[in-house]
Order: sequence, then C-alpha cells, then structure tokens
Amino acid sequence: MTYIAKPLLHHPTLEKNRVGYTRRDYEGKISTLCAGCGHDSISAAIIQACWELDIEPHRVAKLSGIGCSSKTPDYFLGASHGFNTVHGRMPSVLTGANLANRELLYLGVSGDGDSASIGLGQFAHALRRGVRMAYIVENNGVYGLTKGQFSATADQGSKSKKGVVNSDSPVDLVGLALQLGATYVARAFSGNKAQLVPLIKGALRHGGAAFIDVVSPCVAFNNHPGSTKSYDYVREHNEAVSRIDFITGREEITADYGPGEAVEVRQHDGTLLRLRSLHEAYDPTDRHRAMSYMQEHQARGEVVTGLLYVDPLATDLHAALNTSAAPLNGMDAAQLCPGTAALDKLNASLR
Ligand SMILES: Cc1ncc(C[n+]2csc(CCOP(=O)(O)OP(=O)(O)O)c2C)c(N)n1
Ligand code: SF4
Ligand SMILES: [Mg+2]
Repeated sequence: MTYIAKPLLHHPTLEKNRVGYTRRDYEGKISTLCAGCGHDSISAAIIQACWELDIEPHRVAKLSGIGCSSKTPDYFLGASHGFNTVHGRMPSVLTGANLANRELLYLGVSGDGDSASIGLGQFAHALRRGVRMAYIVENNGVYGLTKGQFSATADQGSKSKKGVVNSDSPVDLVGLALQLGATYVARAFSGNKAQLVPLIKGALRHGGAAFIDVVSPCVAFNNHPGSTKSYDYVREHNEAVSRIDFITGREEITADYGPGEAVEVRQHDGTLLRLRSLHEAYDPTDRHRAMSYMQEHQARGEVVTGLLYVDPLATDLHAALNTSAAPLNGMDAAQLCPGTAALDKLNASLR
C-alpha cells in the first residue's frame, strides 16, 4: 500500500480533548486518494467524531476490505489497531476480533464493491447477528480502485463516464440493513460533514450493529451528468429526514427546539440522540415505516439521508451467546484450554 507519513510535530497550543489528545493525534498517513475524492471527507469526519468523543486511539480497532475506500483506515487513527483484510471479508474478521475482545470499539470501513458485490453475504450476516460495530460503506457506485466499473449499488439507468447505461437493479444496502435487523441504520453524504459527524458518533456509541451508508462521489470515474452518485446529483436530490445532535451524558442539554419539534432517543450507554424531524411524523424507532418511507422516496429519485432507524436498547452478539466478558488475550493457558474433563462435561451438556 502506498503512503506518505505525516510529520509528527504539531503546534503546541492545539486544543486537546478530555483524554489529552489533539485532532492531529487521530490522523493517519497522508492520503494518496484523488484530490476531491469523497472518501477523504469521510476520513476527516471519523477523525472529528473520535476526537469529540474523547476516544483513546488505542481503544479502536479499524478493519477494512479492498478498494480505495478500504485503503482509508491508513489515513486516520494512526495509533489504533488496524487490519486491512481480503476483498469483501472485513465483516467476518471483525466478528472474530470482536468475539475475542469486546473491550475495543470496532470500526468497519468498506466500499460498495467490497460490501454489495463480493462481500454481500458477509455484510448480511454481520448485521443479522448484531455484531457491535460501526460499519461504514463509502458508496460511490463504482469499483474506483479498478478503474470505475459499475458496482452493485449503481442505480438502474445511471450512466458510466463513457455513456454506458447500467441495466441491472441496484442493491440497496440501507434497505437490506433494515430488513436484516441492524439496530442503527443511517445514510449520509460525504459532502455534508455537519450531518455525518454526529451520525458516526451515534454509531460508535451504539450497543449493537450500526450501519452507515455514505454516498461518497468518485471524482475520477463517477462524477458526471447521468451518474446518481455525483456531487451535483446528491446535492440536488438530498432529502434529510432529520437533523441530528449527538449529546453525551455530561453535556448540558439546551432546549433550542420547541415542544414536539424534536424526538429524543437515549441509547443504553446514556448518550442522547436528538433528532429534529424535517419530514412530518418521521419516527426513527419504527423499522417498518422506515423501510416503506425509504422505498417511496427512492422511487422518486431522492437520496434520503439522516438517522433512518435506531433501536436504543439494542443488544449484541455477546449478549446472545453469553460469552466471557474478559478478553481472550488476558486469559492464561489453563483458562483458554481447561482440559479434557471440562470438554467432556461440555459435550455431555449438549447431548
Ligand atoms: C478476490 C478479489 N477479487 C477482485 C479484486 C479486485 N478489486 C480490487 S478493489 C475492487 C473493487 C473495489 O470497489 P469498492 O469496494 O466499491 O471500493 P472503491 O475503490 O470504489 O472505494 C476489486 C473488484 C480483488 N482485489 N480481490
Ligand atoms: S479512483 Fe475514485 S474512489 Fe478511488 S481515490 Fe480516485 S476518486 Fe476516490
Ligand atoms: Mg466503490
């Protein structure tokens, strides 16, 4: 992987967060993506979200697959754990890592090719099982890294840079995530940092499987008229369901909305998601309504963004499997391998 290291020195007066880090401490190497690529804006939003959440970088594990999008974890959180896996296989590696150590925060970064084409099965099962993670797809409708072929999320009827019309039906990752049981589902646009940062913060503090589909234009291969993933198209067709504020327990809750104007959702860790509805009666806790709302609006060519669904009391795979709370790397050999008698007892209990 090509990269250029950033100089470590920074200005001594840079603002620090509560755990003593500046924003620079959440950066990675210098990006080698094309200038203007939406993916770089998402990296910047991840840096901002982690800094604002006072996350210690060594508490994060960032995992990705293959693609321009999957290269980006090299460009943020340089002091975190990282694993650039195989094409489409990030979700299963993340699931394994999460089961071995639930004390880290898991951030999965993928592309529309990585998650909707080769990795579709992996995507589906990680969400279905409720793996606790923030899973971000940087969705540009093409395989950017391999020179711009349509991906499975390209809209039917949209045009390639050379004018070829896509005849296939698209895979809608948000619709799938809702149907599969993800407990935090959002769509965002890389060009709207004000919306994206709180959505990432909410996902990182969510208690189950959180998924964010971020439309992220590829300036090299999919930013022309006829594309539905270009900057111009998304700006013109963006329909935000709500404006979101993310509030941690210690922040003062100021009432800047009138009664009935905002829906407040408190997640199980005490953080508060305050959603100011921009569409009448949109209820982000109603999964079925969210699914039909998305379908109705997508049929009109709109790109619906915002927090589409959240189950504030979501639990995760560890709760379902009743696994050990202690990370496996903290156990000694006798705990990890308790011997034949313990195995016989376990086998007997399953007969
Ligand atoms: C098993 C395998 N098949 C195919 C490839 C070739 N390949 C590399 S990246 C990629 C698609 C990437 O598209 P996406 O996930 O949308 O990322 P983007 O570059 O658009 O951000 C493909 C097909 C590969 N690396 N490995
Ligand atoms: S080819 Fe597209 S996706 Fe890849 S870095 Fe360039 S603009 Fe971004
Ligand atoms: Mg792509």
